[in-house]
Amino acid sequence: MATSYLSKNNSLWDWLTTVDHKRIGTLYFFAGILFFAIGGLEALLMRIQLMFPLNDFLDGSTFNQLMTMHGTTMLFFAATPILFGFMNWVVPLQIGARDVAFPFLNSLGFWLFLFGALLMNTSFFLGGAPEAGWTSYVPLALNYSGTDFFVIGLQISGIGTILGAINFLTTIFTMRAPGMTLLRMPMFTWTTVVASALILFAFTPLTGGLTLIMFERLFNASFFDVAAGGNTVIYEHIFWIFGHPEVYLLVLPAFGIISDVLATFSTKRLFGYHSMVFATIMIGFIGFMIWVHHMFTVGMGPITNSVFGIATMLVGIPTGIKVFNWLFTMIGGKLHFTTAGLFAMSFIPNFLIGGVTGVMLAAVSADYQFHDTYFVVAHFHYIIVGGIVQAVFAGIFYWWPKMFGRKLNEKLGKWTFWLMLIGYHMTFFIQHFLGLWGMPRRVYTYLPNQGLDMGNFISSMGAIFMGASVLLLVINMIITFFRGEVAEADPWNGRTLEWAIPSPPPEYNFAQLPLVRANDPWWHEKMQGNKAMIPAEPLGEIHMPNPSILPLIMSLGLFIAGYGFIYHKLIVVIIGLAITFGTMFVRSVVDDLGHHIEPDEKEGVHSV
Ligand code: HEM
Ligand SMILES: [Cu+2]
Repeated sequence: MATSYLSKNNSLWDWLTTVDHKRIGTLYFFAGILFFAIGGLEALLMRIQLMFPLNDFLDGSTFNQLMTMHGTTMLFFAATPILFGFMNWVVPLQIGARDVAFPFLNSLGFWLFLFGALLMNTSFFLGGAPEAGWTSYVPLALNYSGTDFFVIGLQISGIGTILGAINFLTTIFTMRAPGMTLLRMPMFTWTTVVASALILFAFTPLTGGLTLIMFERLFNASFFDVAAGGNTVIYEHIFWIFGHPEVYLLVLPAFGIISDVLATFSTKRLFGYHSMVFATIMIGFIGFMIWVHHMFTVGMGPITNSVFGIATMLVGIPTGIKVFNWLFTMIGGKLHFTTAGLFAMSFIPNFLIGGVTGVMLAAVSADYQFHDTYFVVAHFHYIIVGGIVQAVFAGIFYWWPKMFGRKLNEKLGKWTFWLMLIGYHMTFFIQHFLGLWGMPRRVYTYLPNQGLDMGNFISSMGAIFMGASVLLLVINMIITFFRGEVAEADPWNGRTLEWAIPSPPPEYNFAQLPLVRANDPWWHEKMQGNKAMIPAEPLGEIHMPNPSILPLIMSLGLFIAGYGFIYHKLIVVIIGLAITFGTMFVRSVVDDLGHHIEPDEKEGVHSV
């Protein structure tokens, strides 16, 4: 038997030095879940404060810190890494590759993300967290020491995210198995391509914007000082040129998960595959041309606003294509109502609600009323919680057996599903109305008897349901590790290549690279009566990368230098940067050629 990637080398050191895409995927995944829990806790505290009018559970500043850290954590440190975890895990398997193109870089990306996130979260204990919102608008943000942690934490983790994107793009364009043409790639892989491209083009302006704030805070620059000829609206543009693509780079992989999961549980190939690929690319493209819809009320005039309002509505077209294709995938299929399937199905109406309110917000004159009210909060939470979190949960239940060789408990899973479904509709649906009734967003309290009491109470109760749902999921994961039902290689009667190899896969994934002969290649072989993929190469030596501790040390150096910048201690900056550049030097001059795994002819597999 081939041994799984998990069966050996499980010391802490092995995990700190790993360059295996599956292990790095697992690290991303659990780090993301941890931050998801932290961000969720922050949300619960806010909802307790807002449960009653004039509540004094939290003071205004604490509320603002929790609000800022909630948004930032959920987007950058929870949703992104969990999706990166899936991308790391699934993309190489789906394209029939043994690893990603740059395993060392992959590890570096993870540690940079983690140290950046840790740095920002230490701000709670070091004089207060950032409190100017996840957008960190200037000049407001310049008043808080927490902003230093915000900009430096995001810079460090942002480098990691960019490295990850470069790695995925290179992997997908250069490492596909023979026969895996671009238009045979599964949708999750396609959405990874487009999301990675969005990261490359969107994180660059973010880096620029954060650098401006950094210079203001650390070196007293005057980019935003109107008296000195500065301009604050410039920052809003820079932020949203990043910020709008940011929300799409999260939702596209969610679309990918939904497409793969729906096809599997409809026992049917994805309807309109080619139009799905096209729509994904179109959404990515249009996503860069609509940032001004976040700034309609800034006062840019009717022509600018109209152009961007119409451009925003255009996104509805490719998005509509996707929704219809999902529905047509299900129609006439043999549906399986597994937990993953249920999450995928409920994604469609939820996302639709978020899309419809999005188009409402894009109507400029109406947006003057909606802007900065709870209506906007309801809009993006329908997309993010009703959409992205649903997709992530679908992905967890779908791929867990592949990742760990055991199935999550379906009964507990259904409970998670229903609690979540009730929870987010209760929390967020009423927020549309709270917004229309005049409740501004980002306030820490409100007056009694203004028609807002009941709505806020309902919303807070809903949040408790969601908390219970997530708690059940975590319990499910823990139970599964000890007593979960053992999963076979292909527990869901899958269609794509990850289901053609053992669960969990061996270290090198494919003993022989598979020959891909059709879309849904594994389904195709099953329909031909084959029990395995046809190999595209003879059994031979497999070249594997060596583990390395250097990525962790490089990231640690930046983490240390970060504190040096924040506390204006030049010596700490120098030590930190010396560590980083020193390890980069070591990496450059010491040869690391990897190792080989020899084939075991008798078994027909590689013994490791
Ligand atoms: C049909 C697609 C969509 C349309 C037409 C749309 C439209 C809009 C508009 C016009 C606003 C600005 C509202 C205002 O501040 O007055 C907005 C805000 C927002 N949208 Fe969407 N949206 C769409 C999809 C999405 C998706 C897919 C996501 C997330 C994955 C998302 C997340 C957000 C967020 C986070 C904000 C608030 C940002 C902030 O001010 O903090 N939207 N949307
Ligand atoms: Cu937007």
